Amino acid sequence: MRITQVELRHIKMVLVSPFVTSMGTEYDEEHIIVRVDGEGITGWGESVAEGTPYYSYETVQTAWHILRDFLIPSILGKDLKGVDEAIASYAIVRGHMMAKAGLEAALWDAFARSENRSLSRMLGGVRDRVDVGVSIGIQPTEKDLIKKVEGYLAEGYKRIKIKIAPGNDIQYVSALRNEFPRLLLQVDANSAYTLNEIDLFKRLDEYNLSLIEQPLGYEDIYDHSKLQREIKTPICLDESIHSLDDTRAAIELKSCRIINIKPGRVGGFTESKLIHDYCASMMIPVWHGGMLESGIGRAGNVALASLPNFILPGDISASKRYYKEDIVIPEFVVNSDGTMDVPSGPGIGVEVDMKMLEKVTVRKEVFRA
Ligand code: SMG
Ligand code: MG
Repeated sequence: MRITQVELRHIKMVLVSPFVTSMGTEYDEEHIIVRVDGEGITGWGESVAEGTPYYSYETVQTAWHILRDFLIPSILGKDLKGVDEAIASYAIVRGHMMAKAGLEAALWDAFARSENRSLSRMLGGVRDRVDVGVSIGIQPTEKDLIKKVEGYLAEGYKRIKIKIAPGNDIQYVSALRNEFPRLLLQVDANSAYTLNEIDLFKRLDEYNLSLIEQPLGYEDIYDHSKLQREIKTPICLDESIHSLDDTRAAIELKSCRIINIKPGRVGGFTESKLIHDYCASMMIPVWHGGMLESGIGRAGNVALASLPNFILPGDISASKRYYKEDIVIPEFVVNSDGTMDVPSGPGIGVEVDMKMLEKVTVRKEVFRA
C-alpha cells in the first residue's frame, strides 16, 4: 500500500468526572488521532501521549514532533508491504513508544481493511467478547468509593481496580473488602512508593488482592524483585515495561507475576503481541491496560485483548465511563455479564464520527507525499 497522506489531530476530550491518581488529577484527556490514507483506504490510530509528562515522559507535543519530523517522513510515499516494513523504516528512532504506537495503529487498521479482515483476527484474536473491568480514581472518602463500586458492579463490570497513594491506601482497600468480600479487586500505585514502605505491602497481603500494579519506581525492575520476594500478592508491572526485553528482564528477575500490556507504552500492537506470546510461553498471565482512550484507541485495545493470554479483565470500560459522547459509532458498551463485544467489521470495526472528531480537535496538520 502506497501511503499518500497522513493527518495528525490533537484532540482534547472532557472527562465525565475528574480522575485522581498518585500523579495528580485529570479533568480532560489530550491525545493524538492519526489518520493514514493510501490507495483509497483510510486507517485510524490513537497516540496515548497525554498533555502532561506525568505517567510517561512523552506528551502530545513530543509525540507530534517525533511523528512529524521522523516517523511520518520515514513512511510517506513508500509502497509498504505491511506494518513490519513501516516499523523497520523508523526503527532508528529510540524510545517515543506512544508516538510510534499511534502511527502503527493507523497502519494496522489500514492493512486490515485492505484485506477486509477485522483487526482482532489480523492480530490473532480468538474471542468475540473480552472481560472488562473499571479503574477508579482516589475518592474523597471510603463511602464515596463504595458507592462508585456499587454502581459499576450494577453495570456488570467484572473487576474493580482502585488507585492508591501514600495516605490513601489501606483504609480504602479494607473498606472495600469489608463491603465486598468476594470482589475481584486490584490496586494501582503508579510508582508512588519505595522499598521503605514494605510493611504496607505486607499488610495489603491480607486483603486477597489479585495484584498490586507498579508499586515502585516507574523505570524500576530490580527493586520490584526484592518486594515480590517479600509479599504473597502478585506484583504486576505497568510503567516499567516498554518492550519484550523489559518483559524478559522482569520475569527472569521475578519482579512480577503478571504483566499489564498497553500498546502505547510498548510502541504498538506488534511489540504487544511479542510480549503476549512470550508471557504465554512463561505461564505469565497478561491483561490489557488503559489510557482513557477515545473510541478509536479503545477499538484497538479490545481487538488486542481478544488474544488468548489476556486472561484477566482489562482496563477497558464503556465509552460513557469516560466521555459524554465518543468519537466513534457505535460507542463501546459493557454487557451485563461484564464483557465487551469485539468489533467484527474490517479494521478497528467502528466508524469515526467526523462531526464529533471535528468538535474535539484543537490542532490539525496534514502531510502529503
Ligand atoms: O483507561 O480505564 C482507563 C484508565 C486505566 O488506570 C488506568 N490507567 O496506570 O494504568 C494506569 C492508568 C494510566 C492512565 S492515568 C494517567
Ligand atoms: Mg497502571
